[in-house]
Amino acid sequence: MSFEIDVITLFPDMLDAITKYGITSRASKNEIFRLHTWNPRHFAKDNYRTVDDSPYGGGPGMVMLAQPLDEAITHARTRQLAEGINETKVIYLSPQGELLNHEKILQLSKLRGMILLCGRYEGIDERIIMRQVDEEISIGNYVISGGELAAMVLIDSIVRQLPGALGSADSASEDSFANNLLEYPQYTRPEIYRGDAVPPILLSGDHAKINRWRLQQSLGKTWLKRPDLLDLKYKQGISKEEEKLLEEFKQTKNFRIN
Ligand code: 4HQ
Repeated sequence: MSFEIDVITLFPDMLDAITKYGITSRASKNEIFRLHTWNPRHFAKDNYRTVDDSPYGGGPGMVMLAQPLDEAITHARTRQLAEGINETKVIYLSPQGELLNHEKILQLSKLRGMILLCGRYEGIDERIIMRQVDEEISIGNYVISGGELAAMVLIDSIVRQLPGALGSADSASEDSFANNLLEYPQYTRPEIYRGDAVPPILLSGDHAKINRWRLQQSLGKTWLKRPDLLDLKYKQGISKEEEKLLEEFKQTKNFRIN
């Protein structure tokens, strides 16, 4: 059973990027998920296919009309139901939403599908949020021009968590944020680049040592760059071994590579 995603958007072509490139493209071709778009313009009733109007009370810009959105969402719900999904979630991407994080992604990836609502202009008629929206999600405390890019961020990060989406080489459970640590530094050929050598331990072939070094680098980098994450890591539980590696990192002021 594939994860069913319906997106309500005035710019459906933007979403093509998801199915055209990289991991999400492969996952789409393997039917790990299916993406459908609905354009509110097709549900507009007048000859001009109007989807927006000026705000009551005055002010700048335009607001997306309730009726075309309402009908587009209803169509998406009907499609999800036809796919046997009776517990779908309608999510509106908006700066007023709950901030997206790894935990939220994990939670959403356990659903069987979702309907994403992308707003343009100054946003959508509040009555649609009241009547149709289950959750509001924000991808960050900044403003973008429309919900499409936010929806694509959400889709990409959810798809990575779906069984079979990642090749056996990569693993979502080993990603940073899954364990509240940043990734260790990566190196590839050449061994020396403009006088900078790859840390010799990585060439040693001693995998126990390499794993310890990598864990130490993860802990150290997190301590240096994201102390907020390290606090979460401590709450989640840090082992004696990890404690020792971090202390050693701090001592040796091993801020670069060893
Ligand atoms: N917008 N996280 C305004 C966002 C946004 C965000 C989407 C701009 C909705 C109406 N969406 N439109 N930040 O800035 O999700």
